[in-house]
Amino acid sequence: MQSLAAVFRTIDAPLSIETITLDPPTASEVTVRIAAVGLCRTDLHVMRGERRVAMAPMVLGHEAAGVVEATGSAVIGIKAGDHVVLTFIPGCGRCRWCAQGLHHLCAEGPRITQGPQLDGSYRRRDGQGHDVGAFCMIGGFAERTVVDQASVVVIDKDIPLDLAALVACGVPAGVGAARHRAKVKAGDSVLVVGCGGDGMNVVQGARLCGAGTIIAADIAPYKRELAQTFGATHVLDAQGEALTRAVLELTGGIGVNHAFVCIDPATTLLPAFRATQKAGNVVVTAITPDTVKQIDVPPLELFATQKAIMGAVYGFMSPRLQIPELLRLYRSGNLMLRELITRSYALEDINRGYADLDAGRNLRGIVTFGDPGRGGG
Ligand code: CXF
Ligand code: ZN
Repeated sequence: MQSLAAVFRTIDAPLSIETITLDPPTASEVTVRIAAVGLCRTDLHVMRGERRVAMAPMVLGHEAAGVVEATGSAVIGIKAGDHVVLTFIPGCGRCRWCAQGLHHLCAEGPRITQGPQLDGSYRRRDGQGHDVGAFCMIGGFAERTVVDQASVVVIDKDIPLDLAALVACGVPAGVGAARHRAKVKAGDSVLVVGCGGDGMNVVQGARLCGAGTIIAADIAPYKRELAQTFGATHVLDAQGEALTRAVLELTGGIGVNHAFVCIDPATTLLPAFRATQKAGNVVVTAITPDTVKQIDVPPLELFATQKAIMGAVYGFMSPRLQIPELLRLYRSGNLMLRELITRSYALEDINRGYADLDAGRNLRGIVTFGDPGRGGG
């Protein structure tokens, strides 16, 4: 089968729009016609060479939803016509983490930047017959993909697929960080540094938890404005020590219960740490470039203030549980999804979409194929 795809070939070059060959699914795999795929900053880090992947060419894209077209003979609980969200960490179901329902910690997670399928082989070839990898074992920047059933969550058909795509990465990352990692409680105070794809969802996650004070910091005026519609009680245009000072001022000098580092941890972690009250939580949801090997936190400050610095991938909850739950929250009117999308693009215009993200013009850009509401063209 042929599929149009946006292929990463060279660092600092635009994604190459090509027709690739896609093999049929093996016994444990499914073919999915992609309806929508989000333009997450992680893929931009890869294009820039800031986060190295193990091979090129590779189809990027890991925030995708679509419709199942074919299933392998051993696939259980997924059938042609099902609407699905693809998860950027597979849940192998067998490792010690998956056995506890902690699919976001699946032992296969470290392999998602390698390129091959879950079973180690390839399903994609370019015009020269070379193997083409799939970022996160998904390769969502394409009309069609073949993924292992471990990467698939079946969803209800009433959810528009462009909105469903958003709960594949940014929404669970942000909402889950507030709900499942920091465990924000009613009345708590929260700082969110960087109100992009993850951070804006931390804001709405904190609102869902009943936080009393939600301080949203971003340098982009439209993101500060939008943060207020997502639940921010205060917005700040400050960085570094000025950010710490402003947060301390807003919190009577003690700092917030929970700070979320959602952009550039190398420069924002320490100011966020210092804006956090004693015994509070500092949650890192953003990835750093490979070149950042360490971030300094004065050890005595850490010891004496008894704060916790923690990471959160996938919002620290199994995507298998969290994705359907988030979609229920959307359906009940408690989770904003449509408001996250700034612009839609055709696959052929994906590089324009990334230029818009890079220039700070997009909260979330999304590539759609046909009418995503009805399951694609
Ligand atoms: C990332 C996390 C690091 C590996 C690739 C996917 N998640 C979302 O952007
Ligand atoms: Zn992402």
